[in-house]
Amino acid sequence: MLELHQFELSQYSEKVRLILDYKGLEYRKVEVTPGVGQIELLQISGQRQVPVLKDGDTVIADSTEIALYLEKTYPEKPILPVDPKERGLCLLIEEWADESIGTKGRKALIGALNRNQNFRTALLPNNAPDFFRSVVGALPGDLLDILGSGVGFGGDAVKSAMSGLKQDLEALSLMLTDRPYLVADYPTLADLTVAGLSMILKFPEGNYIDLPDSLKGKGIPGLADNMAYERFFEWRDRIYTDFRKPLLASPSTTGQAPTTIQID
Ligand SMILES: N[C@@H](CCC(=O)N[C@@H](CS)C(=O)NCC(=O)O)C(=O)O
Repeated sequence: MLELHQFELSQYSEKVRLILDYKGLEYRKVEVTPGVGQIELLQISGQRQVPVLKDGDTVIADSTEIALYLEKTYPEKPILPVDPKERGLCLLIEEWADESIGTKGRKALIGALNRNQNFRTALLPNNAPDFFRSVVGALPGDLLDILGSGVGFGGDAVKSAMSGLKQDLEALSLMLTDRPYLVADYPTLADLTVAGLSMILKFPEGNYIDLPDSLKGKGIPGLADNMAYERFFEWRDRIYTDFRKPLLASPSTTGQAPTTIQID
C-alpha cells in the first residue's frame, strides 16, 4: 500500500492527501516526528521535508513531484488536462500556489498564532498528548519547524504575507465567479493544490484532518472570516465534500480540544 510520510498539519501534505483521495488511492499515513523523525526521512528520501511518498521501493519527495508521479503511475481520474492551454494554466497555477499560498499562508498563520491566544490555545490544548505537543511544540520556534523553516516571520513579513494572500483570494474568488473549477469543467491539479494548501488559511469544517474540533471551520482572522472570500471558501469546502475522504472514526491523535475558541 502507498505510504505517505507526513505531518498532519502540513499544508503540502494535505495537498497530497487530497490528490490521493481524489484519485481514489488507498494509502497509509506515517506521522513524522519533527526533528528525530526527519533524520529517517533524510535517510530514505535524501531530504528532510514532508511530504514523502513511498510506493513499494520508489520514494518520492516534494508535493509537486508526488503529484506528477501519481498522475503518471495512476492515470485513472486524471488531474492534468490534455488540452495544451488548460494544461499550461493548470501547471502554472500549481506552481504559483505552492510559492504563494503555501509560503504566505505559513507566515500569516504564525502571525495569527502570535497575536491570538485563543487560536494558540486551540492548537495547543493543555491536555494534548505528548504526540501532539511534539508536533506543534512550543510557539513559535517549533511551529516554524513543522510549517517549514524560514526567515522573515516578523511583523512586516506577516503584514506583507497577509496583503499578498488577500490579493490571491480576491483573484481566486473572481476566477470562480461563473465556473465550478479553476481551469477546466472538472477538478484538476490546480484546484486540488489550491484547496489543499488553503487548509491553513481556514481549517475545513468536516472530519478530514486530525485536529481539535474547536479549530474546524476556523482560521486566520481577516481571511477565514472575511465575507469577500466567501465564494472561495465555499468552493474549497465543496471540493472537500465531494472528494476528500473523512477520517475513519479512531481515537484522535490531537487530543481533547478546549471547549471554546474565539478568534477575533
Ligand atoms: N516544496 C515542498 C515544501 C514542503 C514543506 O515546506 N514541508 C514542510 C511542512 S509543510 C516541512 O517539512 N518542514 C520541516 C522542515 O523544513 O524541516 C513541497 O511541495 O513538498
